[in-house]
Amino acid sequence: MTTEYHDEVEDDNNSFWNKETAPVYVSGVSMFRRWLFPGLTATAILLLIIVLGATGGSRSSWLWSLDQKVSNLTGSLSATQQLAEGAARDVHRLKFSVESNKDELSSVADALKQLSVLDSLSRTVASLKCTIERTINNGSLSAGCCPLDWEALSSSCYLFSRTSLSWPEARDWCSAHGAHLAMLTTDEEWDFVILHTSGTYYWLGLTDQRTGEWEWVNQTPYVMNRRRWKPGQPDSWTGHGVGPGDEDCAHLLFDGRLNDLHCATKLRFVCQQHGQRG
Ligand SMILES: [Ca+2]
Repeated sequence: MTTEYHDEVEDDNNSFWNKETAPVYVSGVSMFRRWLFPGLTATAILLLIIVLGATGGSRSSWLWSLDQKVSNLTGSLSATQQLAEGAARDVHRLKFSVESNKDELSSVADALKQLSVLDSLSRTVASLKCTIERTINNGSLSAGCCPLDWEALSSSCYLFSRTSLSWPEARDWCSAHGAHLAMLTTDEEWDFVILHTSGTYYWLGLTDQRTGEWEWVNQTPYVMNRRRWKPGQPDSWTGHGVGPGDEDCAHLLFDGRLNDLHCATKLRFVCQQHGQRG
């Protein structure tokens, strides 16, 4: 019996429960050290989650803003593309229209050329008619009716010569053709003559050779108008080397202003012929 009891005791000592170590009592400092690391780790993880959450929110906001900008840009590009396509269609239609009317435009151009030729022929016929009328009327001209190569303004006819003569020679040539060197008294006459003489020197019927005072070729007094003269003119220059005397005859410069020049100088000239009024 004793053995069995011993065996039983011995069996009890070998059992699982009997092998469990006795509970160990730890102090407060040990408990603190034991939970310190896990606690710090958990806190760090929590902070990391918070930071990532905040950063993620900011990043989401930035991404949303970027998405909006891309969306707006895409819309603008689409609108621009539509405008470009519309413009291309307009250009295509315009090109088609021009090509369709090309023949008609050519016809219009040809017609204008023919009209120009007809106008030239008409002017020639009118001049010939004037010449005939002048012959019939013993040399008198009808109003607005000018000889061939003469230009009409109001009741006068003007010839812009292609040859060059001295002022006295030009005066005599005009006189021989029933005219006189041009005497311009109105702005309309000045503008008309300047328009036809631009770029070339032309004698006018203006001189101070006879009395030293400027007068028209028919001895009508000339009222000085400095606006018509080049600044510094008339200067009665004597260093020209053309001949004796100074500059006593007036001519138009390239720009239509007046200058006095030695009368022996050969220039183109403007004749003026008066037609019958009425
Ligand atoms: Ca001069």
